[in-house]
Amino acid sequence: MSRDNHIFIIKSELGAGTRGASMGPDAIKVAARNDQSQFFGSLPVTEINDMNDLLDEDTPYPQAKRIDGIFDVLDIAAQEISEVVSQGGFPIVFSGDHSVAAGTISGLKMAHPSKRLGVVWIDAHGDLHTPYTTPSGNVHGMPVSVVLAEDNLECQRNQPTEGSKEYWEKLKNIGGIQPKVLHSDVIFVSVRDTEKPEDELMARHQMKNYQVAEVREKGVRRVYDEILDRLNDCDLIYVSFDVDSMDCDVVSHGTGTPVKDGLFPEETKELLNLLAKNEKTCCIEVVEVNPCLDEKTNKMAETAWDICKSFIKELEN
Ligand SMILES: [Mn+2]
Repeated sequence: MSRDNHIFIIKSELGAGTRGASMGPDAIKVAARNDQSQFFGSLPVTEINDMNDLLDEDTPYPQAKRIDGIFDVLDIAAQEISEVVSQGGFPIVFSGDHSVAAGTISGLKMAHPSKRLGVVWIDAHGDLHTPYTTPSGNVHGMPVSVVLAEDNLECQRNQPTEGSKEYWEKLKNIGGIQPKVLHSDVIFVSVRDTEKPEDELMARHQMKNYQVAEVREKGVRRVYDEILDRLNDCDLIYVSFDVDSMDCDVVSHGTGTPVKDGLFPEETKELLNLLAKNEKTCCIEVVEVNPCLDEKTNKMAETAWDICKSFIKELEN
């Protein structure tokens, strides 16, 4: 099935705790060009203005740092993505940090408000924090909660400022729809670095996480079949690929929060290829490449590009 692919570039790194994820999309472009690919010139491209200059100022929102700028970026991204999807487009999204994914998912839901949206979240992290639970205040640890409209007050350990709370409410309500996704419709893959409030939330809602050992034991194909089975009631599937889902000792440390013992690139590639082939899949996003942190020159971006090249081929079939 041929799709109307559309590239989005969203270089926001306002949600990350280390600097450099805004250079991730460009690092992937460099990898593509060194691979003699003209992919980035072959499709329509929408680039969303980032507000990364906010990083040069103090933030008045300690429990959700720079959430004001993040809201502005995600709100616009959601509108642009919604417009492309409404016209039948398939967004291939290259973003800075993972907070952007909440805007992408919002845009998909805005385009199809009556459809049930499933999420495959391939990541080392659960990204299930909220301003009420976060130890760091970094919003890239919160996008799944944003789209679930989840505060996790059961595990509250912070008292967010009124301003933080106000923007958190706005973030959850982008497009005037909340929640965008049900807890049962989020499937995690490779999540292995979580905090207690996230663990408790996952347990409370019996959210499934395919840990690396389970993926290796069952094989990618069977895990994929199970994921589809679990998302059987969903009309559409969004796929979020955080490169830190992969093993940092195997690939590189070119990502903001590298974690050992992750997926091998070949496993990730196989899973993304299968998901790209599925007709319910409506968007794939790639996040958290950080070339500033890469001890092997541009290895993380090259690995991400190799995986992208492969699933893009499936999308074009
Ligand atoms: Mn993430």
